[in-house]
Formats: sequence, C-alpha cells, structure tokens
Amino acid sequence: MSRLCSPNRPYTLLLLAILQLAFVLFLYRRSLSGSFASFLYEDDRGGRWDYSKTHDVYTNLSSVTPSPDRDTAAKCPAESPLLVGPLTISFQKIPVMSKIARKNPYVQAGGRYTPPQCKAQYKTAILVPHRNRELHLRHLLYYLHPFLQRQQLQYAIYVIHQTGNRTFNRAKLLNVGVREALKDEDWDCLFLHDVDLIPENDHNQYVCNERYPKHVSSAMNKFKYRLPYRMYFGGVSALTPDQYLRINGFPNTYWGWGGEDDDISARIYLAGMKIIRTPLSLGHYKMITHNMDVGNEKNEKRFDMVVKVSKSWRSDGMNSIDYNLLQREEFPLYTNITVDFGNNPNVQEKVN
Ligand code: UD2
Ligand code: MN
Repeated sequence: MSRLCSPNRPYTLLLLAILQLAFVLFLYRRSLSGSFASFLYEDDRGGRWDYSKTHDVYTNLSSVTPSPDRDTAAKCPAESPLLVGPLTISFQKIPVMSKIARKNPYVQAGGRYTPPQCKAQYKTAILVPHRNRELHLRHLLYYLHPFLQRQQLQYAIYVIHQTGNRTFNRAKLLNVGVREALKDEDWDCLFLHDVDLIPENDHNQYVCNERYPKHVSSAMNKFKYRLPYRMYFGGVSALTPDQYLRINGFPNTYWGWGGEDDDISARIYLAGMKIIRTPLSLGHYKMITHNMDVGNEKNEKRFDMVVKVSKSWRSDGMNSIDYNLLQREEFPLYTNITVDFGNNPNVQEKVN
C-alpha cells in the first residue's frame, strides 16, 4: 500500500475516488455522444463549408450538352462533377415564370427532368404544399431546378394546391402529393418541401437514406443555423415510398399551423425507425421571411393531438385519406395538383 493511499489519509482517498468517478463519467459521455452523433446525422465526410464564398446556382449548367444517344449514354457518376458547394441566394428580385423556364431549357412539361448527358442513377419527387404563395413558389422554382440539375438526378416537382379559403392542411396535402406522384413513376425518394425554403449548398443531395427517414433542413437561418429542438422534423424531409407507407404517411387531421411535424416525428419512432439528419454544415437553408397566412391560424388542438399519436397513427394517414381531386395540370416548371378538402371539422367555417 502506497503512502498516498494510506488509510491515514482519508481525504486523499476521497479525492482519488472522485477523480476515478469523473474519468468514468467522461468516458461514458464520450461514447454516448459519439453514438448519438452517428445515428442522428448522416456522415458529412468532415465537410466544413465557407458560406461567405458562394456561387451562382446556374454556374456550369450551360456546359451541359445532350448525349447524341440517350440509350447508349453512360451512367451518371456517383458524385456529379457539376457541384460547387455554397450557393448565392437572394430574395431581392425574381424573374417571371417564362424567364425561369428559359433558363432551364431541359426541364420538360410538368417540371420533369432527366439528365440529357448521362443516365440518372436516382429518381426523386419533390412535393410542395401550397396556397397563396405564388411569389415564394417562383423563388423556389428559380433555385431548385438548377440545384437538382447540378445533382444529375431524374426528378419532378409537384405543387399540391389546396383550393378555397378554408383552413389549410399541410400534412394532408403531402399525403395527396405522395399518392398522386406514385401514379406517375416508381420514385426512389419523396422530398416533402416547404415552399419558402431554399437550399444553400448543392452537396446537400436530394436523395433518401435507405434505412431511415431523413430530416434535411437541419440548419435554417430562421433558427440561426441550429436545430431548434431534438425531435424537430419541420421544413424539408425525405422518405422512401416504403418508409412513408411504414409510418402510414402523415396525419390528415391537423388543420391550421403546427403540430403535424411533431406527430410525424413520433410516427417514425412508433414504426420502429429513427430520424437521420443532414449534417448541420450541409443542411443550410434560407427561409423567405413571411407573416402567418390567413386560413392557417395556429391549431389550438395540436398539443392534445400530439400526445395521442401512439393511438392515432395507425388509423389516421395514408390508409384513411379522402379528398376531392379537382385538377392536374402540367405547367412548364411543375405539375399542379388541385384538391378540395372541404371544411375543417373542428370549427364552424364559412362556405366560400
Ligand atoms: C414551420 C415548418 C413547417 C410546418 C409548419 C407548421 C419550418 C421551416 N417549417 O413552418 O414545415 O411544420 O411550421 O405547420 O420550421 N403554406 C402555404 N400557404 C399557406 C400556409 C402554408 O402554401 O397559406 C405551405 C407552404 O409550403 C409553407 C408551409 O405550408 O412553407 C408551412 O407553413 P408556414 O411557412 O406558414 O409555417 P412556418 O414557416 O412556421
Ligand atoms: Mn415558412
């Protein structure tokens, strides 16, 4: 027994015990945070981006020339050579739709695109819930079309438009979008996308994670480029059709603003999966500043509803959706799907 550990020195012993405990705690926390980070964020290959140096989102696209024969064209490479990293995003001026279409000559009717120079390896559908945000939609189309072309994806943009002025229902619109988009194509991935969010880095690939639903807008200017809370799932997310159906899609019963994103987040865990996220350094988005919309007032029932999700998710979702499809139109830059949902059953609404 050393002098240090002699029983005559009780304070030294106590100090040693405390140090040992602190060391064990330190190791434990390190391993915890290590595993937490690896399951929460997709591998970002250590990428650190300098967002003070940005590029025009249309850079390199004029160099794209069609392959003489689509059938013999080589597969697109695993990583597109067109990517540049951080992009210049500004909401000062925005071209009219016809000008945006002219800037994207290879986009086909309905906002569909297949790379003209190589065979795409991946097919992504972008689904945008919408009403009365025409200006935001123009910004989104201006930035998203070249962004997706830089990634050499096969893609289509769907805008799901809720008609009338009754209470807005974002999650139900997305269920409609998924059902309608899957009638067109066997999509590998579904991107559920707010109209007012613009991605700031083209290395943020619009592809799904094969195992888990992915939260993509992990770092928004609105939240100072941090996650607002741990289970957050709002903004932009990506699920494979299989993952979407495993959670029974999104809830149809959230009328007005809020709560539906937390319900979806809970569904993912209830269905035995977890949320993976785009690394914060890559998941940068700018949200166009806006006020709350008329017809999308806060859903006062949202907290009561979210706590009941373990009971509701199996019966409220893709297996219970009911809607009146009014129109499907192929515009040059997007496919527009107009639906009527009727009244919010929670309140007495005026008939428009
Ligand atoms: C947050 C989430 C959003 C959703 C919402 C609560 C972010 C960035 N986004 O958005 O994903 O969970 O809270 O419901 O935190 N919309 C229209 N017309 C309307 C109303 C809404 O087109 O009249 C669409 C549009 O795509 C919009 C989205 O619904 O981006 C979400 O609505 P918001 O932008 O008003 O809500 P916000 O920014 O608080
Ligand atoms: Mn918004």
